[in-house]
Amino acid sequence: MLRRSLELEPNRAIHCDLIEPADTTKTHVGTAAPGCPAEQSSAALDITRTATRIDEVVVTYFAKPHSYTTDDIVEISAHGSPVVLRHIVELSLAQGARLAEPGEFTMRAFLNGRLDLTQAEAVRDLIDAQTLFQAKVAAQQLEGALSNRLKPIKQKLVDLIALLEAGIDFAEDDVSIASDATIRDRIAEVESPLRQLAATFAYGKIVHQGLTLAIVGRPNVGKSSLFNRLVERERAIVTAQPGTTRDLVSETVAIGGIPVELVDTAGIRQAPNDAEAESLGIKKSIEALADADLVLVVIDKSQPRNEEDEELLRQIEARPAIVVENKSDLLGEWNDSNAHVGTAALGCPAEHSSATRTPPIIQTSALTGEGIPALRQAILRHVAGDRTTQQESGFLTNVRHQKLVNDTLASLDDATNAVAARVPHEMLLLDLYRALRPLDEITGATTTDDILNLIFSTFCIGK
Ligand SMILES: Nc1nc2c(ncn2[C@@H]2O[C@H](COP(=O)(O)OP(=O)(O)OP(=O)(O)O)[C@@H](O)[C@H]2O)c(=O)[nH]1
Ligand SMILES: [Mg+2]
Repeated sequence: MLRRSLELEPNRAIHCDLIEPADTTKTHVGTAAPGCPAEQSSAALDITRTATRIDEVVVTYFAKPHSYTTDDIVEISAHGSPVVLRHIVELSLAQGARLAEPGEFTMRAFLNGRLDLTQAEAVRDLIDAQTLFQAKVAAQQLEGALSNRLKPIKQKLVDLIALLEAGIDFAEDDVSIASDATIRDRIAEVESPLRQLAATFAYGKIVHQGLTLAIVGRPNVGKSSLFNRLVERERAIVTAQPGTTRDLVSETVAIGGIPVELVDTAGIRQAPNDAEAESLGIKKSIEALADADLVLVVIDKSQPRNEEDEELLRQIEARPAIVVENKSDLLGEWNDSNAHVGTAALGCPAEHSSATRTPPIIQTSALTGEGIPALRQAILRHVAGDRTTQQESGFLTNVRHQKLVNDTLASLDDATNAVAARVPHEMLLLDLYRALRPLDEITGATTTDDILNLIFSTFCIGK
């Protein structure tokens, strides 16, 4: 029960006491005569004055339409004790309230037209954000960054549809029929920025989902030591005994604002016959290697490379990877006769190019920490990807949006082919409407009225 000294007023917050109403009935029964409302209410007033306070809360009344959902909303903010919060919910339910379904407030905001679909999805991304950068990207989307980028593109498509519709419906009104070249150009004007947007998904997906980085190599090369360096604590066990790590050990860290799940794995080798746990661990290492978005192949720089190293280097060919030559502090013991250039051990960090996929090579000492900042930089370079995309606002982060943009592009391709095949404009329009619908599913529907209005306003028909 809330005890308030002020009346609730629209768009104002007031302090209230949350009081325990448990003894209300006891006092009621004892002091108030049944059927005597005046006495009852004065008794109730006494109780509210004397009742025990559980918490001091703030009650805010958001009068419609100035609320999240645009409905009338009253918010009760308590001090955050889960017990008290549950109590408030239980009291509200007892008074006839019901629990909101998951996402119901945002759904109401969407249904009431306060948010479009991309913004509603951005709310979910904002809540799920694990890093500030992810939150920033979600907030940009909540401000309508993606819709703002899509709307002019979609408008061009709607304009083209209106142009063709006018040519068909009002041919007798002297509306000129667009030439094939004009139509082709105008399709290209829609297609080109849409392709650029589709290309942002490679980076947007990483921003949204983060990525997995597997640390692999043969036993004892220092994988767990590097893993601990990267997570900045002694998370994995390190010993001088080869075969120490038996299971996958993972930890998520933020690199360049992107959550990166680092996975330390068992050293890959031909395990002794009686080492069942190690064999199972190695199987998991190979799976982690296959699943990872980025692989760190660790090599012991103080040892000659052997066939196991070479096999791993072969496996990461044509995959995003970084070769880490660890134990660089022991390089004094390393001589040229140990040098063996493997298939992937070409190039240097400066020569790294994602086009050729030659993995960068970083020398580190997990023991002294030397080279660890360079390793972080190399990981960051991979994570940050295409800088231009990173600077753009309104990129695709969501699989649903990516699929819809690709559907539109496919229909625009069909439309271009239809123009080349000189099919009647009625048929061409079918492709263009098919291209429009997926965009509608991102930014909200285009109605027949939208198109008709455009025809009438732009082409001065039916004056
Ligand atoms: N000198 C030197 N020793 C290192 C370095 N990195 C790791 N070590 C040592 O190498 C040994 C093995 O290190 P780990 O990190 O357990 O190696 P690992 O690759 O995880 O080994 P497994 O789990 O057995 O596959 C330990 O004694 C470490 O202290 C390094 O950069 N320099
Ligand atoms: Mg280990």
